[in-house]
Amino acid sequence: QFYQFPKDFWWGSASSATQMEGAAHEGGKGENIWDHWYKEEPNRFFDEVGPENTSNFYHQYKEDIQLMKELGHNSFRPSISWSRLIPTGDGEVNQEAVRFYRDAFQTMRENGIEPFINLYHFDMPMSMQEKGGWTSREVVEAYVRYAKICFEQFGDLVTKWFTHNEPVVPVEGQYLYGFHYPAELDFKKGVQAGFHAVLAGAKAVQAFRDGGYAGEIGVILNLTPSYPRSQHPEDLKAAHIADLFFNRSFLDPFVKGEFPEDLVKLLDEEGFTPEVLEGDLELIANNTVDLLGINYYQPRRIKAKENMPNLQAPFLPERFFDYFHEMHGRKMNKYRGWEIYEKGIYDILVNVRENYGNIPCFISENGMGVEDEGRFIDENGQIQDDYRIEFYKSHLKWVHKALEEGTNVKGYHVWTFIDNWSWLNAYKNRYGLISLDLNNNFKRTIKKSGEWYRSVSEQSGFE
Ligand code: BGP
Repeated sequence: QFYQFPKDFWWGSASSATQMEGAAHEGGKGENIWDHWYKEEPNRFFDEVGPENTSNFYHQYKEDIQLMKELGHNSFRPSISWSRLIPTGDGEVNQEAVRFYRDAFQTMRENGIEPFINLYHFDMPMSMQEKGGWTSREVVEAYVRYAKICFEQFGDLVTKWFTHNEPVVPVEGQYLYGFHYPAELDFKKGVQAGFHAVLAGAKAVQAFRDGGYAGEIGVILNLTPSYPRSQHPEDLKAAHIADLFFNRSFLDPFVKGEFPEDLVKLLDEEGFTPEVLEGDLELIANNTVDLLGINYYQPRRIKAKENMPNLQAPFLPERFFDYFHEMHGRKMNKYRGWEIYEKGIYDILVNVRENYGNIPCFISENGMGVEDEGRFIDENGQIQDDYRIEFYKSHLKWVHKALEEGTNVKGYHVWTFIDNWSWLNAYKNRYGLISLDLNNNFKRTIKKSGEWYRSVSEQSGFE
């Protein structure tokens, strides 16, 4: 069977400023939380490879954009680094950064690649984190100013904007589980940070519309369908609560303009209601997004709590449910430790169609991280990543089914274009369509999956 997608389907990939630009201390860039954390604790996660050691887009963007063209991309989603554009977060605009981003976006356009621009991908400027990061109202205002500056400076080159990538992840990383700086485990701060991220997003949407800029503005969310172990009411309830915390906490306000009632009630009962000022909820209600990006990697398997939660431990959503990992023949990405469940992508798309007004959406990240890919290099020096082709095909078949049934899905972006630096393990897991040789002048080599992806975008489909 040939899986045909519309001719104008968006085929491309995604990355982020911190993970691909490099030049972490060049071009007038200010420090962000990753530069800072790496300097403080180079071995915490990063194995002495910091964000100055990425795929070097800052210096090699012209070459990379040619490669995107060669792989048939019609769109690419990088992010703008807030601390590059405004080194102190809320002060002067760095003109070198303006020139760099303008030239990169212009070059993309000239090569038929639509820039999909994300404003925030985990990279809080350090000076803003010192003011409390997302927990601070002042930082919300600084973010909105930053967003407006982006619309003004780049609005003639960009028509697809995104307020955040995966806003739940900084909440988890910074305040719940400790995998982003400042790793301060405090649920109340997490709730406040999450609320502020939603508010900041809505204010950016409002500024975009008030400014009369051309194009659309959306948000990118990582959705993890929450599957109950059984139809037993206790399991269903547990899965519902996990869904509220990890998916609906951001999906509902960004798309429907309101927080789920059950979540508000639960937070209230537990004493975690955030500070909300007069007018905030109306603003959120009136400034929902035009477009939804969906990042999908893995589902959540949920069962009712089996043992009494430890009430002395810091509060976490897991007080209400347990995970279960019995695999029953399910596939595992054994390198990344994530379950591979292709149908999850379809379930998300059906949910968006049925419960979120069939808002225009696209898959904004989907990919497979693999350790030691050097094992798969053939005699011509190319990585034969047939497993990755299989991974993409098996997900795209489900996207195709949702599309045929009427979901308003407009594109597919893989994670990622070139092997890039990762937040938690630098280069251990490789995701790229193109491999990167850090020991040989950042040499780029197209993998077998990159060639396959070119044929997919050329035909807007695959067999
Ligand atoms: C997503 C993020 C990306 C990326 C990806 C892969 O959640 O948006 O920035 O890193 O996950 O995850 P990892 O790099 O941790 O393997």
